[in-house]
Amino acid sequence: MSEMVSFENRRNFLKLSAGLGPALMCAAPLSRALAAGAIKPGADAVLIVVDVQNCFLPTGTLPVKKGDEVVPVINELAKKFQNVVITQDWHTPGHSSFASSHDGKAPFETVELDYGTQVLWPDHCVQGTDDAKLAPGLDLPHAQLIIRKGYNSAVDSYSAFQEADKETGTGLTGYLTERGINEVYVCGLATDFCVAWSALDARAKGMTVSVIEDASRAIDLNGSLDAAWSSMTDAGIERIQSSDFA
Ligand code: VGL
Ligand code: ZN
Repeated sequence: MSEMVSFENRRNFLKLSAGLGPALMCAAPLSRALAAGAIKPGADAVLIVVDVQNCFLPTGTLPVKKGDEVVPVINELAKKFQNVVITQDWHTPGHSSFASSHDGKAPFETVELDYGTQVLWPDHCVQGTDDAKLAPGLDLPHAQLIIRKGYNSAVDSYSAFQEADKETGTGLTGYLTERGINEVYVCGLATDFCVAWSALDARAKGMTVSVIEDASRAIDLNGSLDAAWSSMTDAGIERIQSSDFA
């Protein structure tokens, strides 16, 4: 709650200071926030579209409530970006994040794995299945990279940047760095898992990061959505809307 209040105060401060003219527009995060309603992503910005796949739609194996609603929002948003990267959750059959791989365990319970506590999920997004395909209607012809993750049987990977062991990279940091991209906008499914973990890792790599709230939907398991927003706000990640773009 206190994070929310201070974030609100900061936004109000930014709105107030917007009237004070360009003298204040020196620090990069400040000028970005001042541009509310007029964000124009340039060559150093990327839209990362996280896991908008059949498995996470209301008819999928790990349904995210109203997950289908992000599709038209993302299609419009993506037209404003030169650079678009898509991620795909891409598990082996019998993956260690599946409850069915652990005797006596049910989906949404947890288990201790080598790298820490793992939430157990229904079988989902198995490599090569229709369930793992990108959502029908997702229209991102100019996307330049599809990064698949969660393909190591013993390790989950919510994040587009690194696996849950906090050690194994996916290669995305190298890709973005090599292309001179350091401004990251994250959206998709689910806000409180793969979107949040991707945003936090991008921030930890020193990138400027925003999460587009109305282009994302959450699972919200035991307060996970509030917890995710608190962590993201604390880390300096901006919570924005698709209407913040020009
Ligand atoms: C996700 C749970 C398990 C996600 C992926 O895309 O947020 N959540 N695998
Ligand atoms: Zn998964």
